[in-house]
Amino acid sequence: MWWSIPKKALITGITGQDGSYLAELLLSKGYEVHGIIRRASTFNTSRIDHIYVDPHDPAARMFLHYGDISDSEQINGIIYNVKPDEIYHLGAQSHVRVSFDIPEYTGNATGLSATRLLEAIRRSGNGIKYYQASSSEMFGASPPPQSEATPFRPRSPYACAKLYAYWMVANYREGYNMFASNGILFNHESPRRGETFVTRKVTRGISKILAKKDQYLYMGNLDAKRDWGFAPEYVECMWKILQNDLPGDFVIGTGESHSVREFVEKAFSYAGLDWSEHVRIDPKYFRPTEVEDLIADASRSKRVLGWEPRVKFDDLVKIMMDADMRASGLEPAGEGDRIIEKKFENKWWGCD
Ligand code: NDP
Ligand code: GDR
Repeated sequence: MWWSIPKKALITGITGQDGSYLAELLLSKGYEVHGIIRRASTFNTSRIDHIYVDPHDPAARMFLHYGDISDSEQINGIIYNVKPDEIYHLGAQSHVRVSFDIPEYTGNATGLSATRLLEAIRRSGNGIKYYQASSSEMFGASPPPQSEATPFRPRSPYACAKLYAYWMVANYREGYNMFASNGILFNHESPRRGETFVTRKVTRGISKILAKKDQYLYMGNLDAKRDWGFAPEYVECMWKILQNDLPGDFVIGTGESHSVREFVEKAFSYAGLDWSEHVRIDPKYFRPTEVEDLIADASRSKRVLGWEPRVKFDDLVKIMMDADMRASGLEPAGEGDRIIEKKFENKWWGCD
């Protein structure tokens, strides 16, 4: 009789948007999943509660470990004890606007943490594959479209920290022959997106206006343009990147760019509201330096990984609006729900 030993993955940032979807994806593929969570005075596991099984239960396949990505000692200990086959490093201070307020901490958590993990992998000598959550923010002021060959011109402490991590990955790959890859992901959103990122702020804000809990939504720069995709599809790419024959750097995005204003207009109109009556500008949301326009040229990833985005801008707005209306106790219009049903026959994530 033979059986296969399940692969083990370690995810930093498992409680975040991407970490939670990735954990579900890997569980659906039969992996044993380990995640690093930080201790907080309030619960921070709401995105993964629906997949949590008590570790005393023999059926448990997801295990959580307390740790902080700024603490090498603990990172080393977890990697030594878990002995994962793959590490997905998604943990970060991931908010660009906030990185201007806490630049040093962002450098530590978002940049140096990659070195901690890469060093721990190198010292373990176990051939662990490593995925780095790199970002389109690294392109910054470089005009679109942006591909793997586009020069980096970062415009925030966050982007500088991510760029440091990006180059450490490239150096460990070349210097120590490690399987270490950068996924250069453009913005990706979902009903699980953090509430202070622009898309979720808008869809959640509209739901509150509809529920008569708020009247206005205070926004920053409406002219910035982003290439917005759907997070579940992007975590599939993370997994594909580590299953590729060779490590490397991969741009992932939809190839469409829309302004924040367009997102606002579409979302308000889906809810039957006139955005100009409810949106106010508050300069506190402006950034000292802004990234004006991002459009992914993901042709290499499409070719090498066989990836094609299924959800683009219009669908994304509807999916997020339906979810936030439901969360506010309102009846959603339902177009977003139908898009998910139609485009994801074998939907592997739940609870949104
Ligand atoms: P989130 O902000 O939703 O999640 C960040 C995760 O990192 C959370 O689990 C958070 O824990 C954890 N974390 C933050 N600081 C620490 C710390 N000091 N120690 C341990 N854990 C920590 O981000 P996303 O899921 O959206 O993004 C995942 C990764 O991908 C990030 O690195 C982000 O920078 C990057 N990225 C994201 C893109 C996007 O559009 N979403 C695009 C390109 C890159 P807690 O829940 O306790 O706060
Ligand atoms: P971004 O995402 O900075 O691209 O980083 P965010 O949603 O925060 O901003 C997108 C654009 O919207 C403009 N904007 C506002 N942004 C926020 N947060 N709040 C506002 O009120 C507002 N008004 C206008 C911003 O100026 C910006 O131009 C995200 C993060 O997930 C990063 O971790 C990731 O690396 C990149 O995407 C790719």
